[in-house]
Amino acid sequence: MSPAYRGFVGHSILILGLFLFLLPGYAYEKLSDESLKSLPRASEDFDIHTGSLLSPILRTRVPGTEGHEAVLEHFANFFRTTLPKWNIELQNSTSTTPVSKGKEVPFVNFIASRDPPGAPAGDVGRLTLVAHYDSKLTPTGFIGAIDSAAPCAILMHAMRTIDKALDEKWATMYPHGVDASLEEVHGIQVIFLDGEEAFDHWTDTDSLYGARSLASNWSSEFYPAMSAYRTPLSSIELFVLLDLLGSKAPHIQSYYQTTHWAYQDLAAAEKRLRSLGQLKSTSKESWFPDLKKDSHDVIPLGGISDDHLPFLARGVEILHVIDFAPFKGFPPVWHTLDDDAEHLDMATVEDWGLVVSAFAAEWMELEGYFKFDEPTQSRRDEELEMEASRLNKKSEL
Ligand code: 1BN
Ligand code: ZN
Repeated sequence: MSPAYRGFVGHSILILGLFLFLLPGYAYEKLSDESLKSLPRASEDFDIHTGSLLSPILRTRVPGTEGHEAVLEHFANFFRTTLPKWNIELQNSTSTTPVSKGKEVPFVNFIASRDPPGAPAGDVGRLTLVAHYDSKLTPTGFIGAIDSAAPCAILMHAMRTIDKALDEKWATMYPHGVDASLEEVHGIQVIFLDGEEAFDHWTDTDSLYGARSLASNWSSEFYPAMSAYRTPLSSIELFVLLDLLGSKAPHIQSYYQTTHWAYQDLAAAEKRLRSLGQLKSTSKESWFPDLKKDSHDVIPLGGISDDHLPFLARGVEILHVIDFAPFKGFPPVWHTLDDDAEHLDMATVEDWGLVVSAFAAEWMELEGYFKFDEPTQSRRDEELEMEASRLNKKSEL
């Protein structure tokens, strides 16, 4: 090989390497097996009767009612007491509905965010994790355990899991505060959206009340000139919407080519946690059937109507994590009175807590910043039980 040709090849490899490094999905470090194994399970906090995270959401919470207000208060209390470094914001709007007889119904979106210390809000790109917290007006008494009480609790648990690691990381990285002019700055936010459900039947105007208001607001609110981002909407790095999670053996498809890499990261987290024996649920098939697909084979069918639509329409990158299988549809309890606490598959709900924690931790590049206590005896017993049940299953095959 002539020196000139060798130089050309070397140069090309360097450029290709740089290109791959800059591609989304190549940007962050995986959690080690040790970190994955030490992620806490929500366990009793997801108890459907007494659990501090989930049980207060397992009630009717139709916009404008007492149950709705109580659930909003539960979110505020959780962040105020357990995650006091998070900034809480409420975004209010009102709208008439087909059943409100001309009266305005209040909708309140709950937003909790955490940015590195001292970072100007307009300079922070945020991983944005979303679920809706309102429940459907009909059938009367509808609880919406998978729709979406469990997804809300899963997000609360995941944020509690990574909170201390964020402290550690930011104290190490930014001992004198952030200089946003020198580097990209990443934060995280959770949005509990209101008014997702239709009051009568699903139309463009009778659905997504909270999401439509927030997306519109955030696209017309401007950060100061010279900020890294123009609007709160453009500061969303990825909008991850959880919906209809908590049934056994979920089937999560990949809907968008441009975020297929993020889908694969979430799927990889589930696969690794399962092979490390950390998941309690048993399911013959992968939760993520499109894991091995190439992004070009993700067919842009337009996806499923949900809270992401007003954001998608404004160019936000979306990962829609919803349990839906072709030919089978949504879980059988969907929009029925059976979507209640008793029909949740608790092993699956807890496992989602781990999978979402791992995904968020990897996104925020928290490897090396987890300092968990030694596993408790009950955690060790639980792991032994899971190992025994896995061995049993293997010998049955
Ligand atoms: C999801 C959970 N959705 C409502 N609750 C959105 C939806 C409504 C999806 C109608 C398909 C049809
Ligand atoms: Zn619903």
